[in-house]
Amino acid sequence: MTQQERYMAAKEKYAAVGVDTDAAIAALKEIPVSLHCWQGDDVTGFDHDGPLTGGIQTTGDYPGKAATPEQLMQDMAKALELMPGKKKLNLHASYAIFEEGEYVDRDKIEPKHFAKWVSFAKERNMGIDFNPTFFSHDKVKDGLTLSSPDEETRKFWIEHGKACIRISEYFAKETGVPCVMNIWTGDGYKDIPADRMGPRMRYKESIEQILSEPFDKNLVKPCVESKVFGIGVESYTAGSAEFTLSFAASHEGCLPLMDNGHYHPTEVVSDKIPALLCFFPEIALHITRPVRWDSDHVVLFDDETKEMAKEIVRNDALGRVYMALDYFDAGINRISAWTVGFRSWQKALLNALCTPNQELKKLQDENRMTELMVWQEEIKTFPFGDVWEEYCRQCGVTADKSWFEDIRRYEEEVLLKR
Ligand code: RNT
Ligand code: ZN
Repeated sequence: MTQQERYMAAKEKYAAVGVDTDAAIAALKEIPVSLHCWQGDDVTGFDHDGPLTGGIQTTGDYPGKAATPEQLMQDMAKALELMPGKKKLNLHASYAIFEEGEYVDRDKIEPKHFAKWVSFAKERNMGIDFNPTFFSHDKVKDGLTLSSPDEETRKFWIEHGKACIRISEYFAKETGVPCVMNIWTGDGYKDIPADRMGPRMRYKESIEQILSEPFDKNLVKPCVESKVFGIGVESYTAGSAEFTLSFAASHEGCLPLMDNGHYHPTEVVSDKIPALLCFFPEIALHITRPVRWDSDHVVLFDDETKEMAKEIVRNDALGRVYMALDYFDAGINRISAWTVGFRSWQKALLNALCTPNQELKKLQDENRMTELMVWQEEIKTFPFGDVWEEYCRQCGVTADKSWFEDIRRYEEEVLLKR
């Protein structure tokens, strides 16, 4: 059978259960997913020489890591060629690009320091998302930034946040696509604190000051990301789940951002998505793969990833959920890490779009739970691979793993020569 014949057979099989695969493919092409620049250089950035801090860590020393803006862009461009679907670029403030000999501290960065990234994004028709960088910097005092008891420290980081709002608005104006600006800090304590509320009150006031910077709410979408713990901050984080959720709920225009590596291991973000959608007009996600902890492994087409995508699709929330990938593996080829993760999330979305959601909901509402189980199991062996292949064909990328040949060659010709 040819690829087209296989697709036609699959299409018929799905149609019999009420799924229009052509419509699913068409819908997926319009959904932007944000690709994080930081997988390309192990979250190093260009504005400092020190180590990665803030309770996060990359492990591994695979050769060929990007060390300059040009290399990072070249690598990302390579990865983008191998992924189907609509992409957005996700940047951190630490990826500012300075002129030869220039250095500007984070409280003073300006749109012009990101002009090269804007050209990169515009050439590829991508919007841009942004993140102030509250880590890997000597003004992180005793592990704290926005929640620090030291006023000078807080002031510096508030100014950084405000500068990032201005840069986010610039991104939105330049690309014509709203910019999601995510606030995450690793602020917290390794051991049992004596004051849990004080840091949170300071954190709250600091974020409020950042958001007092004037901006167009249609162009900039500020978010607050929670986290249960980090390396070296095991006992307490100021930006806990309850803190960020309550902050977003009580500050109009601020979105909650859930990273699925940031919860206790038996909690699942797939269940949290529909809970938040009951209350928030828009929410944001960091999609990752936690292995026993917030290990930021490459996203795979696994059960929980599928379930998260299903919750977005079946609740008709594709237009309400900003999706971004967030992981960093330094132990494997970084371009392949980008590609596998992005393709996996695309698969999860397509799989969700090819699920007979209405039929399944009906079985649940009629309390036909036995049939629901039978149906959900049946769907698992439907010819999804043939629909994926057709989607990739229409997007002009290879569906099977032969794209890796491209990366292997690139590794030999470019990465290993660095
Ligand atoms: C850290 C958070 C945060 C970072 C990025 C680099 O645990 O997930 O989102 O991964 O900002
Ligand atoms: Zn994250």
